[in-house]
Amino acid sequence: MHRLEFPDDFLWGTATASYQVEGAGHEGGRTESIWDTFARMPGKVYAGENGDLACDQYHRYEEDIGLMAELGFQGYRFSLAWPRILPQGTGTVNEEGLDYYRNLCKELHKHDIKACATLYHWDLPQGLQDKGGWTDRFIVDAFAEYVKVCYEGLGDLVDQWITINEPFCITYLGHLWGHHAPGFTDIKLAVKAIHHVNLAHGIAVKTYRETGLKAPIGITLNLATPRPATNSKGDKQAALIARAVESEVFLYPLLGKGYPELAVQALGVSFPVEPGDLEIMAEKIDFIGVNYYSESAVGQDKEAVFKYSGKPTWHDTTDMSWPIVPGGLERLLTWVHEVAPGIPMYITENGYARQDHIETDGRIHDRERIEYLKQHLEVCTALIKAGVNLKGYYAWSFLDNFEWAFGYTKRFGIVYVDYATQKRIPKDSAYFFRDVIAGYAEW
Ligand code: IFM
Repeated sequence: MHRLEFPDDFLWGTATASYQVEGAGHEGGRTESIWDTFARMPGKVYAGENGDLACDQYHRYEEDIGLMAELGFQGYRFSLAWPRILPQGTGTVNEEGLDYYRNLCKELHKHDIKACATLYHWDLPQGLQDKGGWTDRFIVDAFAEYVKVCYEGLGDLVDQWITINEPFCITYLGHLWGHHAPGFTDIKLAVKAIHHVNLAHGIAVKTYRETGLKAPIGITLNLATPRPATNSKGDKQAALIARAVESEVFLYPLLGKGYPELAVQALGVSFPVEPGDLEIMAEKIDFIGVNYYSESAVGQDKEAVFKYSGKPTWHDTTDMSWPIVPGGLERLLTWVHEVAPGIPMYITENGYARQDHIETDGRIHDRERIEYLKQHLEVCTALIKAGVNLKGYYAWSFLDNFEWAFGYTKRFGIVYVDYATQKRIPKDSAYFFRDVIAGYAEW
């Protein structure tokens, strides 16, 4: 028999993000974000879908939180929509936007669920994009102004703060590969964006400390430590370059280590570092949030831009075509534990996309998702036993939702959303979590 055992104070949460679930795209004083614009660009998002309605959580948060409580969740990670709080990006505060999040937090607390707010999960106000967005240094001051408003308006209600979600996606997917908003494909812009995102994170922590608020603050990184496809010297070096380019450029500045030389060489562009920047990026954080879904294998590739490329593997894949590699979570968190000793960690996302459908009995029997979760949670218990300071786990996602460029075609939820009616139906994996949280996690 397998049994999962977690410390009593381990936090069990579930996560979403504003543009993916809220809807109310043109309500409550919200202005457009770069994702509204991107979704309108032909061919960028599957079938031109967008987050205008999404899961309508803006109007249904009470029902959603009630369901979280029934399942026993202790934390909800949601994100604050910058265009709802500061519609012009800076300047006038939209109290209606802040009120929405105040009510959401109060509802969570009514059910004894902790409020974990991510300050930025990709919905940059379009007005700020028009001035250069993440590629222009002005964005750092704009972010400082925005986060201050959030701390002042919500600081008494938020239990855990996350500055930025997945800098990798903002910078590489948004500015180098063009798969995400704003859709640029320019390495020079991507490198500028990396530096400004890192700086914005640091400024957000510095600004937070000045408020005297005490809830922990950290960042969420989707770190990748690809393994070398073979034992050859070339492939091993490829894996080191990949880790430097994909992960160390975000993690090392936070730890006061600056930018790794290997990444600077591979990118071939210098980071626009000004005096004092390294200190700001290294503002002390209270935890590191890690999002983990998969691990890839890489090998040397002299033709590729960064001299490495992904190699095929034997693993089963999810509906995102992401290989299922629980061992990769162990390798990744062990590495973070080594380079950032002692800093508490949370898994701020982990989950499985599947072609779910309502079965004849009216339920969703998502066995493959449960299998994936079991395997990854077993890794978590092993890591904790090995001394890794893992404090909690947020399942991605609470609801099926708008999966960015894939629109609504990828279902990550542990709760099914019937988009025609907005009906929520807990999948079997939701009941799996209910058992895990209640301490009946054996099979
Ligand atoms: O849906 C996303 C989320 O917004 C950020 N992390 C990865 C998830 C799955 O792709």
